[in-house]
Amino acid sequence: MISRRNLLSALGLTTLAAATRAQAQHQGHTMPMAAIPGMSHDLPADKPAPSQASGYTPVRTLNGWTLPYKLGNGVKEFHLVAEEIEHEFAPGCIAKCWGYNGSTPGPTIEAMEGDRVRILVTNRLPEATSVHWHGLLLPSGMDGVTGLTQPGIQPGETYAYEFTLRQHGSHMYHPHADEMTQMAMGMMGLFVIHPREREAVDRDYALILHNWALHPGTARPDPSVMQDFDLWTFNSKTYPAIDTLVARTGERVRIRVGNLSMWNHPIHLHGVQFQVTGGDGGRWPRAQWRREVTEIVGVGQMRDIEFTAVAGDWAFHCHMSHHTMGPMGHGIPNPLGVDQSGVAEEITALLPGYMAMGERGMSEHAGHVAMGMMEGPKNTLPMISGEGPHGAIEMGGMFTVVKVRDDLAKGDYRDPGWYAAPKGTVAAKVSSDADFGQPVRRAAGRSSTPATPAVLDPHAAHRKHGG
Ligand SMILES: [Cu+2]
Repeated sequence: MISRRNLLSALGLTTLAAATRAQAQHQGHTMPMAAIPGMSHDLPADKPAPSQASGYTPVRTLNGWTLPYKLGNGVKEFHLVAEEIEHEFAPGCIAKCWGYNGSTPGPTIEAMEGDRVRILVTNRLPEATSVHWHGLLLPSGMDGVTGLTQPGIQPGETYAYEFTLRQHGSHMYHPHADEMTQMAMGMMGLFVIHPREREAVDRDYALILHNWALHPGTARPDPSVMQDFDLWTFNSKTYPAIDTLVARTGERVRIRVGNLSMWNHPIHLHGVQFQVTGGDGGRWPRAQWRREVTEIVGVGQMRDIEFTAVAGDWAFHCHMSHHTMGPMGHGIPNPLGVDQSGVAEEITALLPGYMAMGERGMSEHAGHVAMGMMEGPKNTLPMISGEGPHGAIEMGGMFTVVKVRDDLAKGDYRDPGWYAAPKGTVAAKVSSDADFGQPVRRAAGRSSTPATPAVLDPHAAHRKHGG
């Protein structure tokens, strides 16, 4: 007689064997095996469950995947491989990075509170490594700090970590050996632990914030950089290559955001007041939830935000404006407002193809790149890009779109295209004349508030009197 448990294990093992690493890597949009709660718990993830029942909505790692596991003797066994990989940040930019099991971030480890887990770590890097389970409550010897709690895992060696998950929440893993290099090269991943009692969440997204010093024209991140980074990423991707977050109107959506970069990031979502509901410390008691529209995710922290989805296309991004951009030259003279016409002619004589820009802002520059009038260094992304239904979006880096639609099927994560806004609900042009209307404006150079709103800009008055 085959018991249900044995059958499930057997099925799982067969599936595991069939799924090569390469396949798993490209399964970002299908439900990974480990995320099928039916394997160890008897609730399909796509059916609403009574509040007391176990089971969970599988986490969706943007552009990423969840690591399958083997179940044996009541232990969920995962296997991480630390290795060099070729990673595409967005089409046009590929670099030699370090990650786990073929990707950066590494695959998400997903389990349930109470689970016993064994995590094998094989080192295929040219130097020693270790894995620290960031935020997990475990025996000191399993904490993964090279030199302090264990010897470094030498190239070619495999270590086993084994512990029981005594908490739930959003967590991460990363090396605790030559951290500066290994994290700068992309070594990190998410470790999500679901509580035993099912949470009322319909869509559960997860991402890690990171920054990279991939200097223009190069193909290997520079670990020595401390502040002036070139790429700002959600799960090691830059806009417009970052997955869209999709939901049906009225669904409860959670986004788990972790930060293993070198900056704090104020993460901002348009269209709703979300609640900050937890993070590394699990899902907080309701009384601790905070209503926000921007939440700073500090270095080494995880923050969960939740909201009820409202129809539309909503920007979701870091609010540091340089973090929603691609590579740019820092430390160059400020060209804003500078008439460069004479200079441009002189430079063009010496440097054919030179194009003065920046006098009117950087949109112009992005336009030149988009039109193919300019070519940047090879393997280097444009500073800003992205096309929307109304023109250039002019973003890059840590930016993507939350797309909420009334007619999505449960569990459908496909990009639904652009939002068809109801008639009369879109900002529209009413004039093409810069002198349109009678706006109240301050006089030039005035630093105090006008005594009464009736004080008009004298220049505006001149213009009106035929000036
Ligand atoms: Cu930021």
